[in-house]
Amino acid sequence: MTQKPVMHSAHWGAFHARREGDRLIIDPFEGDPHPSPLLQNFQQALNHPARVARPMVRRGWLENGPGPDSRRGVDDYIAIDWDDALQRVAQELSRVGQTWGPAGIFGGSYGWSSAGRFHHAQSQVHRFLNTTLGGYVRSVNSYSSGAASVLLPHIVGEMNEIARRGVSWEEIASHSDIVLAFGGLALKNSQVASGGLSEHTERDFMQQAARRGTRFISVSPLKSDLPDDARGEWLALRPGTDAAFMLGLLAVLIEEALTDEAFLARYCVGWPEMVAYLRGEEDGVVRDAHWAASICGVSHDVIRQFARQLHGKRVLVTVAHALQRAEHGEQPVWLGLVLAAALGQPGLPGGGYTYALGALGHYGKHHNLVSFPALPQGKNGIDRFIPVARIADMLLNPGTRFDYNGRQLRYPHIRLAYWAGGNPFHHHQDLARLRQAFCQLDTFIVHESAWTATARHADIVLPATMTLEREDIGGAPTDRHLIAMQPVAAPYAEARDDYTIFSELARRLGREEAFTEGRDARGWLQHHYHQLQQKLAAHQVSIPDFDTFWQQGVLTLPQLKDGGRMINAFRADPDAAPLPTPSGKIEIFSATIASFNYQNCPGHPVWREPQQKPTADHPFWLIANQPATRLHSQLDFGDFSLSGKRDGREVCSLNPQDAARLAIAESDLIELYNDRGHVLASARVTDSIMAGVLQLPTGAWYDPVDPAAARPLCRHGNPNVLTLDIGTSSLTQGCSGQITVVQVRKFRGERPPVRAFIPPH
Ligand SMILES: Nc1nc2c(c(=O)[nH]1)N[C@H]1C(S)=C(S)[C@@H](COP(=O)(O)OP(=O)(O)OC[C@H]3O[C@@H](n4cnc5c(=O)[nH]c(N)nc54)[C@H](O)[C@@H]3O)O[C@H]1N2
Ligand SMILES: Nc1nc2c(c(=O)[nH]1)N[C@H]1C(S)=C(S)[C@@H](COP(=O)(O)OP(=O)(O)OC[C@H]3O[C@@H](n4cnc5c(=O)[nH]c(N)nc54)[C@H](O)[C@@H]3O)O[C@H]1N2
Ligand SMILES: [Mo]
Repeated sequence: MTQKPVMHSAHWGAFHARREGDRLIIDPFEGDPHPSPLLQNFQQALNHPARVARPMVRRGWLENGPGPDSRRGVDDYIAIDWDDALQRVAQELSRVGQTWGPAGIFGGSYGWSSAGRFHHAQSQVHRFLNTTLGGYVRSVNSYSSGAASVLLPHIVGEMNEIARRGVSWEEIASHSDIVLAFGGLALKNSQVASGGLSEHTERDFMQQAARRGTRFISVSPLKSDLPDDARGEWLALRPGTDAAFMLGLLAVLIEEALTDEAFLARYCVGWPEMVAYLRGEEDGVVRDAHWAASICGVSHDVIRQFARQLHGKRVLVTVAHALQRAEHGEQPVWLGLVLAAALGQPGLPGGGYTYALGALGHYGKHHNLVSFPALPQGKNGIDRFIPVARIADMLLNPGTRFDYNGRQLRYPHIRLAYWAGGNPFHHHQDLARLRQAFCQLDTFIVHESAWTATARHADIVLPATMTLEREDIGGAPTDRHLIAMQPVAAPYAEARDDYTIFSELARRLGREEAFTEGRDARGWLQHHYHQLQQKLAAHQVSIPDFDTFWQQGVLTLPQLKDGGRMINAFRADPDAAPLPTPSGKIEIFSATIASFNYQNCPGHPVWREPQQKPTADHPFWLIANQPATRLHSQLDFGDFSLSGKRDGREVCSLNPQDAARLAIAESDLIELYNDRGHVLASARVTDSIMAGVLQLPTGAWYDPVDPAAARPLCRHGNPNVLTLDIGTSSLTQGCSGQITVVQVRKFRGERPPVRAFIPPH
């Protein structure tokens, strides 16, 4: 049977969808100049065997009741009916709520969920816990930018201002002489944006800029981080050493009198401290091009030439999220800003510093005049939180103190964790340790549409609908199109929307009205749309009524154009428009950060040796970056994701020199390992990666041969088996999962078949 196409949207693009028999036909939104191939991941998704069909309970929990249990991840599951499942969840929430209060419940529920703004699962969990149980222990910051989002407000301003509003692609195309991108500008990354991305425009902007003469320079261990469209240059640098490289550049600029001293004096504080550090006046270590060369694996001549070419040009410096998702990740973020300041660039059109350009489709785009309303979260009655990536530390060490942004906090004792819309067994580091952490809980409840590793560690799994099975509104503050997301299929098996599940639970907890405010899902969509209408009316903009919008499928919203940026106003008059920092200026030295006395993040940017670095046992850097073929772990069983695998396994890139030395050939099955575990992958031998570095993207569903092993073997290729679970620094406690060190060899044993997409017993 053929259906009429409906409009829909994902984090990776808007599209029309229709069913043709069992197949889903996807046609990209006609306004999208370069639609994302990630759309293909939907084709077989609706009825995939990996979907969760019915409410399920873990046997050990069903038989023994709540409590710490080392069988999480190895146990089997028993199907129960919805009534029974909801009753058990409501009862357990009451028990924990009454015994321990909100401080016993972790509701951070980190994760990307789906693009629809109403059914955004994380917002649903938060509202549910606030309105029914009075709150929960929350998480702050993100896996994306844990270090930067805490650091940037101290030194220049709020992160979104520096990332999303830092510069526009139009400005780059017309003004930038050099775009210096640490971590590159891979198009694989800018094809996604949370809430939706109806127009993929980066490729055209890069081509346009390159035609006008912008030089794109990517500093990265991977050549592929800069698209051919940019016609740019690649400087290969050892992972994790950008801070040393940037210090080397600064030293050359100072030595050769190429710094903009007038800018530094008028717009910055702390340049003298920086100079003193570089000259070794603090500790006797002179940081110059020779010093930097010994750390980053490029010659001092290259560093010198590199610094000289930046002088006298309109230079835009950008630092990818990736660089700060590592030990001492604050330093390259801070030094990128200092470099731009030393060149006198901040506030000039197409120049200065912008954080994470190209990492997401939001950055470098224009903002909508008003934003689409979010689901109100209700009031959290307690103020207890963790920096998001400290989850395993929290579960393993209740009561222990930790540092964060000038404060000493204590980990709460969590009894119950509630997750919807995220996959911690995708996003977290050191998965064997994470399993230990989840084994401490009394109860772990998960809503999922598919049997991810997180679902396989839960006590109760409630089957959630996919976005394609419900109506919603898709939109992002940087996307001028608002999308009416219309359902293309009925819910799979017994799946229900998160909102319906929470409404039912709220009813059982006697809080239905507080949670729903008397609205069904359509009622909320109309309510939010109406609020948008009012916000726009305040700017004399009128939009059609809800029904018309719903029929049209797409609404074009008014946007703010370039100009009015914080940094431009600051440049024009720093006294009239100071930055929101303590000094009102760019803080090359931060007295606030210095006052925290953190050895691993002092008052000005520094180079600190990471505890992870290659050794004789683990001589390779491993880069565990974002996958090109999917968003994180979402729809890893989808057609496009599968097309990137070989023999069902992820592909790990390595340099021909390393491959030759280790007798590894193209498509060989290889084993990456370190003290935390082992991972199988298919070898890709390519000179687009520097020697001594391996690259294995994230997102392959964790598929351990023995989930309870101290050092598990993942047969599918999930790099988070190998990554180390430590915070970036005492200041920010961010995720440091981007890089780790490993050994690699050809796999000689019997090849275990991948079982990631086969549901548990
Ligand atoms: N080693 C390493 N690790 C990393 C990174 C790295 O660079 N290296 N990057 C990190 C970064 S930046 C991020 S943002 C995280 C991403 O980590 P996550 O955001 O946790 O990853 P996703 O795979 O997007 O997880 C979303 C989950 O929500 C489910 N879902 C989608 N829609 C719905 C819904 O409507 N209802 C419910 N109940 N569920 C739904 C999907 O099936 C999926 O399992 O990973 C981090 N982890
Ligand atoms: N296709 C796709 N796109 C995505 C995502 C996805 O899952 N899939 N996730 C989205 C999300 S949530 C986020 S937060 C962003 C993340 O944005 P990023 O964190 O910037 O993305 P990554 O791909 O992890 O890293 C970018 C590049 O940095 C380089 N790199 C790694 N370590 C170093 C280093 O030490 N020095 C230098 N100079 N370079 C280094 C790597 O070669 C890598 O390819 O991506 C977003 N875009
Ligand atoms: Mo992210």
